[in-house]
Amino acid sequence: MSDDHGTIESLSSLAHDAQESYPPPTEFRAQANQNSSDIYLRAAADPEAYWAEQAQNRLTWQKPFTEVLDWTNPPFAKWFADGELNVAENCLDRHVANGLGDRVAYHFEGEPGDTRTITYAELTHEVKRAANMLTSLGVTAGDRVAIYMPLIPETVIAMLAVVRLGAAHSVVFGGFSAESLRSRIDDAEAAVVITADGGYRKGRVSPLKPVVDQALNIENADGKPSTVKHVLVVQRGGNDITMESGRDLWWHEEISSYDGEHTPQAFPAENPLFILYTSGTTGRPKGILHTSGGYLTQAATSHSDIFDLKPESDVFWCTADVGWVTGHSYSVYGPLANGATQVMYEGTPDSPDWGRWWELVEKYGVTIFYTAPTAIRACMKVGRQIPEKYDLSSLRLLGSVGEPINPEAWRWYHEVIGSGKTPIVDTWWQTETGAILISPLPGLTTLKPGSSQIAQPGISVSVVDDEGNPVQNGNGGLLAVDRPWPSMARTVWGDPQRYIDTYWGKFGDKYFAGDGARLDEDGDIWFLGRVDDVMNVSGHRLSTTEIESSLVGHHAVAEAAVVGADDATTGQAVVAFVILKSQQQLLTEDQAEQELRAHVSANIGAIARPRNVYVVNELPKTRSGKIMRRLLKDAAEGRKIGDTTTLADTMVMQLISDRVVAER
Ligand code: 6R9
Repeated sequence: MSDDHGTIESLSSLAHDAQESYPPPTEFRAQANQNSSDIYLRAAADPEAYWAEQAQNRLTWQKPFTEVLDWTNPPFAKWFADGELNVAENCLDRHVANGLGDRVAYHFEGEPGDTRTITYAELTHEVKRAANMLTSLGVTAGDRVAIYMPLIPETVIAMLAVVRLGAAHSVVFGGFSAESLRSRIDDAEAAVVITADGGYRKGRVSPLKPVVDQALNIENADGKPSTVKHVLVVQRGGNDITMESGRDLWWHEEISSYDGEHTPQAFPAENPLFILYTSGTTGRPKGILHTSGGYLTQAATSHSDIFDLKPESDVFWCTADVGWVTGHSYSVYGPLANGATQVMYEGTPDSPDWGRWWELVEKYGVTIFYTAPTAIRACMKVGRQIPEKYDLSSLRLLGSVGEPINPEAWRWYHEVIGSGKTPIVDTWWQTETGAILISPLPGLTTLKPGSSQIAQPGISVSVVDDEGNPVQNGNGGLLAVDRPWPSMARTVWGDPQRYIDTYWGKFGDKYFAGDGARLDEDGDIWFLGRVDDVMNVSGHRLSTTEIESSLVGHHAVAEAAVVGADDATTGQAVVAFVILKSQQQLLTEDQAEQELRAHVSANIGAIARPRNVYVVNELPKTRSGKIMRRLLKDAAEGRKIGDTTTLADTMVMQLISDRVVAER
């Protein structure tokens, strides 16, 4: 299976092999939200009119917009700029006002088995109280609030309370380290951090508040204290924590003095909604900024069309943590704007055993299920006998996101989870795109396992060569987005030049996504993986440079090179090659490996922990001193080493690959 990933060669053969196709089942098509291909033509004829219609029909505007797209200062787009809305009102109050207050917004299931059912009326009430609480702590429009939480209802309540006030949240995944958290707090200059004492993960409590304390105590290079005035702490794990008086407050104590009256104020469509940090090609994570009206329009549209949502009868479950963009757009904003009923599950799929997800599908009658290929492969590995113990017949549609889904995993997902009948939408998008841009529409598209296939209505993409010229069908190249779209990133927080350079520098007038892609003979799109130094581990983006900097930051390490190597379960795995400082040669290689894996984990977060750390004497470098990671990737993947002629010392690679083979 590992051959199915990453390289242009392996993927093109995969595209040729894909003879099989799955037309939409007749019954599905008949009831689908989108079942006429006219939608593509209509949207392509006038994309701005199409998006304006979506914005008007799907959202409630306190002040209607008259302008659709302002592209006078590319690449800084403005959508619906003179319109005003409140995002939280769109996700909550208006559903209650429409008589849907009793509809379940979330069926919450904690990892230890505790449950809560939260209706739209209850969620609205709690968000209003939380908004009042935040106001009393001084949070106002334009501020930033960091959220470092497990996946529990208060996380969503906190997000919506922040945006209800016109402030922006920055959710930091609860698996990130104190240092990563601090650098994100500093970059966004967050005034408040919302956290929990701890959350449940794999059968035990994983502490969060102690990490916040550590983060806020870090002595910065510039010696400045953090911008944080208050830390609000939700009680969840029951673990021992310390509270700093004046700064730290228990959520449940504070909120008890606030009632549920709160009028949602209107904010301009371009008001910042959230910042979400993502790995780039350099060490420093980028704060991707999304704004309100355009983002919500496209999150809602894509959620309704691609997942064929019937809000009155469907139970939607996106398994992503809200620390990632998928959790933002498809566990919070899209579904809530559409009035959907969802499942929210705090823990991991294997707690207490690998039946947990399927038990929840059965228990809540989940109809639409959205997850990542890495999870599907992990389930494949434990075997079909586990999901087969459960009644999964409520499922009518499946989705995939995060990395290319290899056809083998697609077929297993379709057969074992979808009982051979549910369509699968393979959705391509990024933190920067805000919403899904490329995916089948389940009532219209004849599916090809392994391909994301086609741009959404109102979106125009192309596969281009290095100069930006579109390639013909049957060829590979780079994925570009041709025209601005409503949920596109507006900038990199605090660094507009980086936004220009990273995404618009390459082609000028087109958005450069950083993904390789191939058009098959029918013009369907097959993704080939990243073309930059970004790895994709279990669907999460990690930067090789960031991990290298972390390794070199360890006192024993002189030099480090990191590559993403194919991995049968996680898609890619982090593999590090390090040269130890000479006085450190006393460490055994095993000790060094263990210590460095733990170091990266503590430094960045457990998701960045290398699968392997190889201690080597030299790294392969060109004569100009550039490390040739391509060759290290060959070694890490057990392939024949590629062209070494540009290396300063051609023997180096032989020694390294012997070293890797010895350990296999
Ligand atoms: C939503 C999300 C974005 C990168 C993206 C690409 C990869 C995501 C994919 C996919 C192939 C799919 N990616 N979905 N590759 N097929 N269906 O994952 O956002 O964390 O920013 O990652 O993930 O390489 O560029 P993000």
